[in-house]
Amino acid sequence: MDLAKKNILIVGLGLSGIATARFAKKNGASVTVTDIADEKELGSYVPMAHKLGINMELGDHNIETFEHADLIVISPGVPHTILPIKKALAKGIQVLGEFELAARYIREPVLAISGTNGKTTTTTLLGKMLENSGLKVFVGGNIGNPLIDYADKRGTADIVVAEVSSFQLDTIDTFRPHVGVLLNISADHLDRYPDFKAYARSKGRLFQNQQQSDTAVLNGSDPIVGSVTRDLKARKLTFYHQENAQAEIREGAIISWGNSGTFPIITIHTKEKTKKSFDLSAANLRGRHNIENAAAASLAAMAVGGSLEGVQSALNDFKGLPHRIEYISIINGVLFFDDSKATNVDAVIKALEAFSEPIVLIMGGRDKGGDFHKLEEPVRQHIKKLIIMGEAKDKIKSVLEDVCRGGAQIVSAMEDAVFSAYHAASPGDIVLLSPGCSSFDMYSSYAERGEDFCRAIGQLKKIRQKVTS
Ligand code: UMA
Repeated sequence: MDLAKKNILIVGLGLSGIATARFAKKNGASVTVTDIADEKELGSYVPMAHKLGINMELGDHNIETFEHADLIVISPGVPHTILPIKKALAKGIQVLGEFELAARYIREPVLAISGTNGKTTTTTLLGKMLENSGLKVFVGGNIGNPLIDYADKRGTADIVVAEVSSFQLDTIDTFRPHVGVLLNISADHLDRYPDFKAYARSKGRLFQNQQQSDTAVLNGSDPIVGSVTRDLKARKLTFYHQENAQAEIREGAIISWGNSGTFPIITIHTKEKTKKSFDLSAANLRGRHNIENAAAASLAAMAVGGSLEGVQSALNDFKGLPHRIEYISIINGVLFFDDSKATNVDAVIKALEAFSEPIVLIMGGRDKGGDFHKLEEPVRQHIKKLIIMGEAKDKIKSVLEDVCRGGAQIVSAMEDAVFSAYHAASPGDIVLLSPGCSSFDMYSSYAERGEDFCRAIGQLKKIRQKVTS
């Protein structure tokens, strides 16, 4: 694809937009970037764009600019259904997502990981498994390292491991991953999609261009994954928990428990009827969903020639990722865990399943259209008290207050949430931040929310130390 002298419009001036602008400029295009946010809201991206010498149209989208572009490249956070894009498409103007544009320049095999939850953990683990197997790996995509950055450095890695979101899949056209991994599908982003079916369909797009020589790694225990991957051309490698495994698994992985149930084992079954096992006794992977992530990464790594030692050593060394059921501290026997990345209802359910101790749960934020009724049973079973904050507080309270044995309490700030949770907990209990909502009502990201949680725990620790000294 030749960008030289083309008039390219980039929509969205964030991480993807600035990286795309840099790439297009370097390739000789005339570049304009537009964003509905104004200069003040866009912060440091504006001076970066100035430095690149690109035109900017900020504060609104001008339909005329869309209609006069040779090519429009949209950032993942920009819905492809907005009016200016529809108008441009009607005029026959080519519209691509940043991910699709990048993929058109990459010749190395791409391993793409999608799913509602667990993408970043699996992408990180898979990258490490391949690195430990002696390969040069680029890890990028939705994980926060735009794929277009690799298009600029193409040829420097043997293989690309890319996290792909449904937003990025919405705007692919020719993208064909050598290995596509689909971890799970549950309700998320229903503030952007018309319904759950549309969201699930978007995930299925991961496999649409694959051929017989490609591989699909699939969660065999997830019926929605099954329903969107029925007619694939690619070879299917499926992972199951032992209790759900089909009597005769042809190719794939089975998760079982070793040493009287103390640690998980992933056994990979090959077409040649050989078996290779990895044990997770040293891995820091809390919860059933994280073991599935490890099985998916192991299958994908072995499918592209990863070594037994490389895969096992990456599993042994994995310490988990920040803001994903991350252990933070212990105060007077109460353990604090940060799961700020749990921005949908299913992620909260998975976090609750990862503990056997009583939990005081801090939830809330901006509602993404999730069904909080799905939390009724897990809350009844696991939750001692519910602390709720953010825009969705009244909705969550009305659904879950009566099913929680200790009731629900609304607070207005993280510090109040942490202090109230601590007072409701007893030694041996867990205080868990697992919001089930996005952070954008109070924070710029889930990471900032998680850091605020940790800061409030630090405050609580200081006060407790003063009291006890
Ligand atoms: N904007 C417009 N017009 C619109 C809508 C938005 O101009 O109609 C503008 C916004 O004002 C904003 C810009 O678009 O300034 C932001 O674009 P963006 O949301 O695509 O943000 P980026 O910084 O480019 O980050 C994106 C991904 N963000 C989203 O998908 C929302 C990042 O994933 C990704 O890491 C990055 O590209 C690099 O590839 C984040 C994410 O939250 C982590 N992903 C979602 C998730 O994981 O659930 C999908």
